[in-house]
Amino acid sequence: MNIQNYINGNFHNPIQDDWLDNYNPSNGEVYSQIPNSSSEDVENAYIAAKSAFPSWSQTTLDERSRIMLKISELIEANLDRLAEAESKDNGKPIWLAKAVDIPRASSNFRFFGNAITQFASESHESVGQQAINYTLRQPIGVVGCISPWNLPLYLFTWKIAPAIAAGNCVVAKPSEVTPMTAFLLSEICNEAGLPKGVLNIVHGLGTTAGQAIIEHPDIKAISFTGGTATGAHIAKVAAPMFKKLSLELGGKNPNIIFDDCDYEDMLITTIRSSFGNQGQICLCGSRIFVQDTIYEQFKKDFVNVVSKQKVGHPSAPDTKIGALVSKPHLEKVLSYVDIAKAEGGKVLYGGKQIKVEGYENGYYMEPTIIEVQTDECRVNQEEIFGPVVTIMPFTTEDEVLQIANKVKYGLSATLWTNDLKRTMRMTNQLQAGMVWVNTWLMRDLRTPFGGVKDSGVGREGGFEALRFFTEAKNVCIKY
Ligand code: TXE
Repeated sequence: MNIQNYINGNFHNPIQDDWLDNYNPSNGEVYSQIPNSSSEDVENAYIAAKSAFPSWSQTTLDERSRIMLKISELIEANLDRLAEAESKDNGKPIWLAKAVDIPRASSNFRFFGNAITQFASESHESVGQQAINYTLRQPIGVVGCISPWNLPLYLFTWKIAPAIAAGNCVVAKPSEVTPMTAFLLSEICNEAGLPKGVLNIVHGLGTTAGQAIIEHPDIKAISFTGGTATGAHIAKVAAPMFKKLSLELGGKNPNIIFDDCDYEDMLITTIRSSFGNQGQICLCGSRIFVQDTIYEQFKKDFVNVVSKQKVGHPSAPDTKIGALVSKPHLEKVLSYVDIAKAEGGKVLYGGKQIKVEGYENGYYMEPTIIEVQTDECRVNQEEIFGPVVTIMPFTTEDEVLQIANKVKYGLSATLWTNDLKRTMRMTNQLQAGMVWVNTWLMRDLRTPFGGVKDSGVGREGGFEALRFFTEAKNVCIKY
């Protein structure tokens, strides 16, 4: 099936008729073609968005909400089809796409469709000056949303939903590695009656189609999730044009385990936070620090449970770990195993590519545990973004706090302890945008989502996202 661009409610081939291969990671085969769009396609998407804006920005909140809830319902009604498409495009187990990715895409539309009806702005009575200030929060106009391949529809809708809820029109580009569910979403948007031009989806490479979006002088805000290097590039391009930017970038998140934690709960959750979605989640706790009093026990138990995680075809219901997203990505992740060995790391489990019977050309890899001697080695500092974790013992709270913070990233952190005072001390001092205590990836869509340091700028989620996608205008009236 060929994927097409979605512009002004219609489906289009790329103007230059240039196409890219789309691979199925589970067997390494090309199974569809996607537009290799150029700046001309982006310009057409921009023109459609611009002409839809006056009407959409004046559409009542009730009506915007109604359409968004309809999109949400249709995503739910297409759960199986979307989950299968996501799995085929990305390599993740179908059950995971069915349990997490697609329901979450649906709830993104439901959440922001509802949230916009509750979004209010401030007013300030200037007491003693006979004046009142009120703040309007007006949509920006045409905004750009660029998303990655790890949670394709989930992260795509996480950006689009608040953008259109707030009254903007969107030029969006999903990752060229996983474009399929964004394409299927465009059909759903038409079915739900989303007016033409409110959402436009251009497919293609980051360096061409993506670049045309970030360079466009009249696309005034960019919401981006992806690699830190790309984020830095976008910031450089956008700065002279004073674009609003929300950048959700990489992470190298600590998972800190104290000996007073609920051990079983920690062990099971640590499997998920290490290898969930093949370790391709920016929130994965890829640096595991364990208190020395339980280190040997943990090592034994962790290796034991990890050895039982089945790597297999995404359609098999007992598959825990599917295929990595692409061949170059698999090669990158595997290269870190060699780097680890060269640095003196010890591979406690895994480390190798796997051939799954019948799917020998798929991009499978063993879940991998590397014991490191020092937190300063590359495998402990750089984002690997695959099923690879490092483990290392620590003795004191101060020591682990220091090493947890000694990376350039600051997205999330996980802490396992039942000591309340320690929890308070640690959560206050961990350099991260999000900290989970005795859990991982428990999400409430109202909460701020984002990172510090090289993990990004800005926050998404709840009203933070609606604030990002609006401009505040203060009006002062003297009476
Ligand atoms: O991401 P890119 P890549 C990390 C992870 C991974 C690394 C590289 O470590 O190994 O980044 O992954 C678009 N202008 N994360 O190369 O390139 C691109 O087309 C505009 C963490 O796949 O950042 C895609 O739509 N857009 C992460 C999106 O950016 C550009 C998730 C992300 O791709 C562009 C993914 C440009 N010049 C990777 N260049 C997370 N934080 O969850 C690329 N793009």
